[in-house]
Amino acid sequence: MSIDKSKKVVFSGIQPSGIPALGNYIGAMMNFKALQDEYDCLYCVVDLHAITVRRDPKTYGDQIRRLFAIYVAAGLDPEKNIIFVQSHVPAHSQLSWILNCYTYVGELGRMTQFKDKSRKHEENVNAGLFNYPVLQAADVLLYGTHLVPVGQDQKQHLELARDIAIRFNKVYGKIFTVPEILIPKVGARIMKLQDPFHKMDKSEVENLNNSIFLLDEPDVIISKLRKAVTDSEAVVRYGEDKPGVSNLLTIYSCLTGTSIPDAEREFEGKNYGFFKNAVGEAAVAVLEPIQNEYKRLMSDRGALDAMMKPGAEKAEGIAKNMLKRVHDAIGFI
Ligand code: ATP
Ligand code: LTN
Repeated sequence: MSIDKSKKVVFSGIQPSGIPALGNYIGAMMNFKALQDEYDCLYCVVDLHAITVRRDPKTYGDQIRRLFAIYVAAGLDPEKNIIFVQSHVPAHSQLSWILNCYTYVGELGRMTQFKDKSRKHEENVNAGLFNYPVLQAADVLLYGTHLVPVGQDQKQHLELARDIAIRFNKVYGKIFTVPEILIPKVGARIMKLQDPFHKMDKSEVENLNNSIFLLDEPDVIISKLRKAVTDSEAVVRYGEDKPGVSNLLTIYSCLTGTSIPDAEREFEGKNYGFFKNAVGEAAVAVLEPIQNEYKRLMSDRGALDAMMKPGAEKAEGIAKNMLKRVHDAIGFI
């Protein structure tokens, strides 16, 4: 697929920092899939982003492969979309350096993800963690992206990407498309099952019962959902005063395509045990087929690696053009 000028361009990425969690699936991947028929989509395994945390060189390659396989297993068609690995396209690093020179230290210091992650990894607050949003801006701006589907936590990074694009264009003319941020109305922030005041993460280490990972066995999925914290009201109702139940209702609604009011009606008079089982069954119904396809893809690493090539080539072709335009605009010879 090449970029068809009549269609809008979509770009998004996920870090290969672990097995994606249900939050990543609902907040991001489900929407990737929904956009693939209408738009020209690029979906990236952002392996450069994920090295802000130390990775074991022996296992990192397979972690990257796993996320690529999960993209495909979750229904992203490699024929329809450009699915690729970020480090396979050097233009991401190249544009990132340039954009660093159009980004202010004050802007980066305000990023809440930087503040949170530097607290979490006190022993390794590296410059990559600080400059992370600039690489993200490069990812998006290289492809003339119109729309970026992400979860709520990425809004601030993408607002910065927009500011960088506008700033650059002011100096050099209309080089970059200023991207719109596409955040789902429901499911943009799935919370931890044991602590519904914080977002669910794929790099959860403290309590594995907080996250459902897409490759969790069905009985593990059911058991994690059974253990999810609720409250003492025993009424399945959405509300700010009911963070645990509201989170489960959101998960159920997104996975089954039922609206939240319809789901509330469905569970009227039912106890939490019944409700949690139903959420577990809904999760298994969605994840089991993905897991089966994932296993099939991972059983042939050679074929999987071969699948990565066309995406990288197509992305490279587009990215190189944009990088050339940027170089020319700046006056490089
Ligand atoms: P890490 O734990 O390594 O920081 P993460 O789980 O936050 O990773 P990312 O790779 O940073 O995942 O995010 C990939 C996509 O998933 C982004 O669009 C992000 O907004 C979305 N996302 C992440 N967590 C959630 C969540 N809990 N609810 C909804 N969307 C989420
Ligand atoms: N920073 C994002 C992942 C990411 C991304 C992107 C998302 C990297 N590059 C470009 C959208 C567009 C995150 O979720 N942590």
